[in-house]
Amino acid sequence: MGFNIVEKILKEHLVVGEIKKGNEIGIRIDQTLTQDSTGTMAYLQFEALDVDKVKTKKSVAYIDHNMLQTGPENADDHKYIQTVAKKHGIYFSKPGNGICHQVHLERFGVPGQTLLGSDSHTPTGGGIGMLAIGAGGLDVAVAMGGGEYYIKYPQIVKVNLIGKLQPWVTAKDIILELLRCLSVKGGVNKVFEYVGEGVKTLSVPERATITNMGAELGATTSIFPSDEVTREFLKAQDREENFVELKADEDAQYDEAVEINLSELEPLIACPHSPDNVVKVSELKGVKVDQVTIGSCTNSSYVDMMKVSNILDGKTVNENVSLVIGPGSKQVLNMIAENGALSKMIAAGARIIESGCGPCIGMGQSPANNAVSLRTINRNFEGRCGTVSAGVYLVSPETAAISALTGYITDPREFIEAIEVEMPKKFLINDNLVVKPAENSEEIEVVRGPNIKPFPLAESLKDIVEGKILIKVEDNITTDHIMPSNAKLLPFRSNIPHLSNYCLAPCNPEFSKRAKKNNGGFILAGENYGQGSSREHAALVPLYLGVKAVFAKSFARIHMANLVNNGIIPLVFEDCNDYNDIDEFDEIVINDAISSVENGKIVIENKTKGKIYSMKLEVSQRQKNMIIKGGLINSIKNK
Ligand code: MIC
Ligand code: SF4
Repeated sequence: MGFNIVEKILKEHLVVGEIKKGNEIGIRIDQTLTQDSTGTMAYLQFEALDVDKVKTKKSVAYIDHNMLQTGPENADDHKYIQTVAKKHGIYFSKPGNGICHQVHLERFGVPGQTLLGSDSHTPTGGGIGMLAIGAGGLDVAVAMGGGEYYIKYPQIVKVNLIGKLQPWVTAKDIILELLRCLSVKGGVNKVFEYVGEGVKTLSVPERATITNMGAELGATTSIFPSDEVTREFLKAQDREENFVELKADEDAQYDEAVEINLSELEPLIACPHSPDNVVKVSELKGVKVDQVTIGSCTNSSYVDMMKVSNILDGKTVNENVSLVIGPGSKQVLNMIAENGALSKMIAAGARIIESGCGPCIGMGQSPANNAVSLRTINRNFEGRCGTVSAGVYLVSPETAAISALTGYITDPREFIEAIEVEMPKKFLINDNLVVKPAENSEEIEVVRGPNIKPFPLAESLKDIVEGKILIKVEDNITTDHIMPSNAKLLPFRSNIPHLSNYCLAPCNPEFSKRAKKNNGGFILAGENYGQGSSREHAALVPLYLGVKAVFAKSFARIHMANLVNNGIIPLVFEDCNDYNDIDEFDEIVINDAISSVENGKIVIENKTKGKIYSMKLEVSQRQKNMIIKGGLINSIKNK
């Protein structure tokens, strides 16, 4: 029996465990990436591991999220990351060089290798044939130190692309279609492998748009083959030597299969406030638009920007629309500056911002109250743009640019004939914003700003765990709810005490006070708790507030791992109806916690209601031990 691409890479990187569905396996990590908003914490944790030099083939630290610099905090963190990187063998991508995923694809990604990143959109690397996975900062720190990364051996889904995209229909519409069909929970513990005749019609950046937003399916990752299109891309990036061919064997098997006929797709749009709330653009025709932002790690490649520039050429942005454009990397910005495309955008009235995450994570450009904001980003969770009352819609750059001109949501097919932009035969190569690690690390002093506060460490598990239900929340709570990020809070990513005042505030502003008053307690949640961002702060902050366990109908993958890594017990209801029975402030007790964690079956007692509920602990033996010892750092230290 032949193998698919995912199996081939996993087999080659297997270090611990046995290849069997549902088993936990440990894999070797070839490359890591961090960005600044999760990076400060990841490097503090890396330092706590006492490893001199990273053990990976390549590790890169990017600065792309916290770039507003409204006070000294961001710049202080940048200095910390730059110096800690230089000392420990990590490449440093300076602010201005671009968004981590875009730059990594251009300059560092290698087909067939594994990449672990402290950002949920790390699967962007799947566009170039990497097995690229998003994780919490601590897991990335351990991988930098040479430790294996653990995943549940995934279900592998074959996505068969047939046909060819019609004019004005884009890669973004392919992934929106998958989200429409499968939902934000549809990919949990799955890897999506793209096959079929449609694959060769998509460029590497288009493939990366798709694998990037595979994160919104909750998938472990997504991957494309590495073929002649990949070779051409690497050649144009002057790194053809990194090319290796990767394809599934003829008789490869998959656990599930989905088929998308590209020829039948239409321009799609995800409505507020979830990326799977997808309809056809034509159904929303005529909705008035206030803001359009084009950029982010999903859609900010050279070709995306060239298409937008061609659409805007000689025209003027509608008087009621604010159009914001952020090219994804210095390479892209420099190329469109040289060829005049940038000038056309400026002439049309676009507001050009520096290459970084910017509006995608609410770092500036928050829209007006009740505004309609059309964005090419990947997430439209409520309030993420910085304006709670605004409605964010997710679209392709083409739909975005055309709607910016008309002032209404517009199906791009109504526009003039389609615009073709060729992939460049040669990209502009200039890595002068990438700082190399030091040869002699003893000479490097790590600079720490006053905003860096120690991070909390869990304690080993007690035999009786008790407390109140501090909050009851519904399904699909995101890590943006648990630990909000915006221009005011993002500068404090290395200051857990400060962040703790805002934990779960979008659900209930009283949560933090309640937790502090009651000396911690429990969180009660619905399905898919912790979807979205990989931010470990969504576990570190509850840990700081004394949260001991989360009771949920189900968890998102990265957040569940982050909870365990920080000694918080993620428990799933045997019978989801029990959720309805429990209320805020109910007194809960877990007796015999240690032995219950060991055997994975836990009974919780609701003293207020006089009832008991059966819970499951759906984690590996390694993770059970970790919970008992008080998290990953404690269990490594114990070793
Ligand atoms: C995001 O898109 O939500 C972020 C900001 O990139 C996060 C990381 C973070 O919270 O810092 C992610 O996707 O993991
Ligand atoms: Fe940055 Fe947005 Fe991409 Fe996250 S999703 S890495 S905030 S551009």
